[in-house]
Parts: sequence; structure tokens; C-alpha cells
Amino acid sequence: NFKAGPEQGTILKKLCPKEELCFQALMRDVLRPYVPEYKGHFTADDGEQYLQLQDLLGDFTSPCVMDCKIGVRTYLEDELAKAKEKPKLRRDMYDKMIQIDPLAPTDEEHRLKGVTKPRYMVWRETISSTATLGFRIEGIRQADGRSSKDFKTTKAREQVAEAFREFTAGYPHAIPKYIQRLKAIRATLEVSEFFATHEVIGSSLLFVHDASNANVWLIDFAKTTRLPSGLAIDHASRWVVSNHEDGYLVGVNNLLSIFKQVHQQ
Ligand code: 4IP
Ligand code: ADP
Ligand code: MN
Repeated sequence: NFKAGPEQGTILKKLCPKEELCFQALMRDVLRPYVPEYKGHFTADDGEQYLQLQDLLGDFTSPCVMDCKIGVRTYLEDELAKAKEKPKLRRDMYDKMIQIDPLAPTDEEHRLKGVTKPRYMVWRETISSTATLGFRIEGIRQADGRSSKDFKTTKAREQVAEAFREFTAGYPHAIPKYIQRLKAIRATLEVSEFFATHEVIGSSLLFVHDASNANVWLIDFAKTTRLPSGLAIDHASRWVVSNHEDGYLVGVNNLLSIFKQVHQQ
């Protein structure tokens, strides 16, 4: 997915103009220490445009990596409005759905062999911990490079705790470091101008540790958008159509509470 950047310690991510705007704003925000450093634009020989970002794994040796997608909602209100106006059936999403649960589609969806994007996204939210805990595990990569994306139905708090135990097994120093960093992230979000003015959808917290260090960063702002002016959200209230709430703090609080539980056991 990502290529090595032209400078040592950087990676290239396909340019998304909305994401670039976020990184530009984040470089001027109190959240800057908690996101990858944005180094500017890069145009490849074939003309393809990229964002050049700090490689967060750069200072680690054989890192273990976990990506948790944060928030109670994983699609944009725009995508919902579009699907209502002009329902577009997605065969690929129907196929991904029946691979996990052949009984999930309705009779009509089976007949049409398609589901709308919000229908698929909401279903993914409810079979995972997203809808209840405000985050879900997207993937984990072990130190030896083996990786798993087998968390689509990891939903109950205890299942998530077990996954965190396995992720940190053999690296007990990582757990208190993750807890400290998550606390710092939460405190910084509370005073961040960027966070106050943006709806943060589909963004992840990236957890990285090796034998000596552990750290967490906010990544992936491709679906983070500026709130309509005059509208404020608290990132914790229940989402209803048009209030733009994202549940980001619900996720951070549950992550913290589950890591604390794992630490105490
Ligand atoms: C994917 O579903 C992810 O939700 C993608 O988000 C999303 O892309 C895809 O939508 C959707 O099909 P699975 O994870 O179940 O495969 P991410 O890129 O964060 O992983 P968007 O563009 O919504 O972020 P489509 O419309 O790109 O297929
Ligand atoms: P996408 O928009 O394609 O989902 P993300 O920004 O979420 O892309 O990144 C996908 C994966 O790439 C992450 O789960 C993480 O493992 C890795 N990644 C993303 N950004 C960085 C970074 N700055 N340094 C190192 N790895 C990264
Ligand atoms: Mn993404």
C-alpha cells in the first residue's frame, strides 16, 4: 500500500487533497506530536502525487503494530445522503458480507446480490466493537511479520481485551506506555483546535512497540472533514443524522479502560 519515501525515514501515501488539508492544519495544531510529521508533496516519475509522511516504524526494531479504527461511525453523512438519493448496489460489499455471514443479507439483498455502502458499513460496525465501544481492531502485525486482519467479529469487550493481551504478550513494558500515551492523547484532544472543528471518521490509532519502546499515533485523515461553520460536536454524544457526532472520545476512553484492565490483571 505504501512506498518508501525519497528521504530516509519517510513513506509515501497516495495523495488525497482532503487528507493533505488535515495534515497541513495538524502541523500547526497541539496534536502535532501525536501524528506523523507531514513533509509535503511528492510527485513520482509517472506523475502520481503522494503525501510524504514520517515513517512511524522508523525508530523500531522488529515492531509489533496494531491499527484500531476509532469512532462509532465509519462512513460520512454525505455517503448516507447519496445512498438515500440514488441507492447504488455494491456487489463487492455483498460478497464481503456473505463471506462472513451468509445469513446477513435480507431476502431482497440476496436477490439483488448487492447492498448499499452505508448498509454494509453499519453492518460492519455492529458485528465488530465499533458500534458499542467506539473502536475496532483492523489489523495486528507481529514482530516476525505475520499479520492478521481476522478481527471483523471481535466485538465483546473481553474479546478485545484478549486480543490486546496477545498483541502485548512478551512485551509487558508496552502496556503502561500505551496507557500514558493514550492519556496524553485524550488530554491534547480536549484542547485541540483541529479536533474541535473536525468530524473524524475512519481514522485510526496506530499502536507500535518493540522490545524497548511503545508509542501510539493518530493516522489516516482521508475521511476527516471540517465541520460546517457554527456547528460544534463533543465527539462523545450519540450520533443522529445531521449532528455529525463521530464518537471518537468514546473509542479513546474504551481503549484506555481496556488497556488498564489488561494491565491490572
Ligand atoms: C472497506 O470495508 C473499508 O471500510 C474502507 O475503509 C472503505 O474505504 C471501503 O469503502 C470499504 O469497502 P472493509 O474494511 O470491510 O473491506 P478504510 O480505507 O479506512 O479501510 P473508504 O474510502 O470509505 O475509507 P469503499 O467504498 O472504498 O469500497
Ligand atoms: P488507508 O487510507 O489506505 O487506509 P492508512 O493511512 O490507514 O491508509 O494506513 C494504512 C496502514 O499503513 C496503517 O494501518 C499502518 O499500518 C500503515 N501506516 C500508515 N501511516 C503510516 C506511517 N506514517 N508510518 C508507518 N506506517 C504507516
Ligand atoms: Mn483509510
